[in-house]
Amino acid sequence: SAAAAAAVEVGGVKIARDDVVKEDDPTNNVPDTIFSKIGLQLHRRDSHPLGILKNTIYDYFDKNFAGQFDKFDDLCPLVSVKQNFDDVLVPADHVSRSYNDTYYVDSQTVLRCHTSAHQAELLRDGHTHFLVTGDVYRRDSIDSTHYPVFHQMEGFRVFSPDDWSGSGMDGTAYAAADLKKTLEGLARHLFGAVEMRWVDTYFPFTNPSFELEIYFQDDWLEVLGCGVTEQEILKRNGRTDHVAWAFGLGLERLAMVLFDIPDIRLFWSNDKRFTSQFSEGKLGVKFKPFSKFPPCYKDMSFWINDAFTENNLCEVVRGIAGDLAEEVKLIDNFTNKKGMTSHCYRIAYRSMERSLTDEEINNLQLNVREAVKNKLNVELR
Ligand code: FA5
Ligand code: MG
Repeated sequence: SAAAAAAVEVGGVKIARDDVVKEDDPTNNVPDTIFSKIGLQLHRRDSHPLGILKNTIYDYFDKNFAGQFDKFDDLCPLVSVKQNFDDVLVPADHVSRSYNDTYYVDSQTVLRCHTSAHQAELLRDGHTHFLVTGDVYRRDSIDSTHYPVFHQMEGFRVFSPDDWSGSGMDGTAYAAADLKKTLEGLARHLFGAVEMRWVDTYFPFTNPSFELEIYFQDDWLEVLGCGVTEQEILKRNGRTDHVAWAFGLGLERLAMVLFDIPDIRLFWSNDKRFTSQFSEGKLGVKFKPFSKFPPCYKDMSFWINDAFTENNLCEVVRGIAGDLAEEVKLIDNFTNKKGMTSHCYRIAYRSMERSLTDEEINNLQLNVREAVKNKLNVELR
């Protein structure tokens, strides 16, 4: 493909296809479909929903913090394992480090799986208030709110003892209260009145840690993770005796709610009927679907093996069907007397832009079956 031949430049770093996609290298698991997204930087397009959202969040911080937040939106998404994991205290055996969850360029280099990968270096460079927006990459399931490339905005604020000493609170309580106040204010700035709730959670780099959920399409949708930064991170990066808060927003999740965008694949559409509906500075214009093509469902069953994972299956499906794959869902699962386990997956195919022919879908499904059999070494039933 054209993309496969190209090289791209991000934040002054030149990234050649062959440096990122190495099919025969077992320490590399980046497919061409992922390489083709590097450098697109949807968040830097002022008339794209993600760019409009980023700019509106910038406005909130500019207004409330007198321009104290330094902004970064062009940091290279290729980072070291150290930056992505070690620097934010992710334990050596944490699942997020696995080849099943993360795209590795080689054993020491990944496509960042979160914007938290930049916290340590920015702290070391002396920044105390910053926002980092960027594309992030994860091997994941296929449905309307998950995509292997999405965008996050990281926020980080450092406090010195002077900030909390008069408050009657300790530094941690003070930072936690300020964090919640700041993010609730942001949610009101973006949504006006909206139903939201805080949920306690765990991150290796914050304690306490929280998630904010927003009520959307009859369900609670997780839109961000946040918390009070672990002391160890501050200590290692020149801020002993300080406290800090940090958050990581999922920009697509927020934009889906704000613009009524029903499927995460639409953010990548170049179709004028999508792109022309948004303009710079206009947050919350409701998207009018230009098509409601019916999905087509195809089931496939196979005996899994020990190496089988759903993320691997989804990668194979995306490799063949690309964005025509709308959802991959386990619908049946049983183990027979011999101890063999069978999974049945239902794949929903649908284009956001046109209707698919029966022939096209049958061909896709045939190719998916072949690829699943060959690449995952499972026995089709
Ligand atoms: C993180 O990535 C943490 N780095 C966030 C953080 C930063 C916590 C700083 C504390 C301090 P998590 O994996 O939950 O956390 O992702 C953050 C947000 O990204 C989620 O709330 C969700 O809105 C979004 N997100 C996660 N996975 C996907 C996906 N596959 N597609 C679209 N959005 C996603
Ligand atoms: Mg989460």
